[in-house]
Amino acid sequence: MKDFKLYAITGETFHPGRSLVDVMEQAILGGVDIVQLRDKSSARAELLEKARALRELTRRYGVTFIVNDHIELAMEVDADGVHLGQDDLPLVEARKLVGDKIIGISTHAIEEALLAESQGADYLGVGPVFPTTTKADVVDPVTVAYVREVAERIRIPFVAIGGIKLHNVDEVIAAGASRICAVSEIVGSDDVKGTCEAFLKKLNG
Ligand code: 3NM
Repeated sequence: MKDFKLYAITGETFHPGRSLVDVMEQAILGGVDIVQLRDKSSARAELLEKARALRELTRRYGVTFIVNDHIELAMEVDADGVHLGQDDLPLVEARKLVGDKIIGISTHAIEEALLAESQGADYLGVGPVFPTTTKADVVDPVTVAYVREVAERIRIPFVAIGGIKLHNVDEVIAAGASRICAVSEIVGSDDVKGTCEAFLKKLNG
């Protein structure tokens, strides 16, 4: 997959009154390389509409587009890939459905990371590094110790996620992360573009 540094996931509850496409366009203008549609509440028709709109937006800017959970929807809108959790369809099964599209997997422990790598994941999510309320039922924070372990033992790209803010991202980078993902800090910002630029400045050292 095309390499990336800053990964933004949608979170519409964080930007009431602003449209999904406008907010994600600001993130792209701020330098985001990957946009993921993550939506646990919309019905299928609405989800499809959002996926189509984000596919059009990301294609216009040459940005990678990933759909969370919904493999069939990802295929329908020709997303670049899917992101799966530990409880979703097993990677080996997902690979049969998506072919050479990108598959990302959330991991919370090194055993999960090693397994996903050995099964052909394209990238790993590593988190939640810090406490977060964005994801329901998430495991306890894995801390930067897990980021350090993955940086030492995993060869495929990994993205740190969970509670990452401008004020704590330096710690995550110091632990070995060169790619980071945020929801609330990006899409909930009054200045989405500026927040992305500030993250990238830190990532670019
Ligand atoms: N996945 P925020 S944490 C979607 O650890 C998601 O796998 C996580 O949101 C994981 O940047 C998370 O607002 C939520 O904390 C991240």
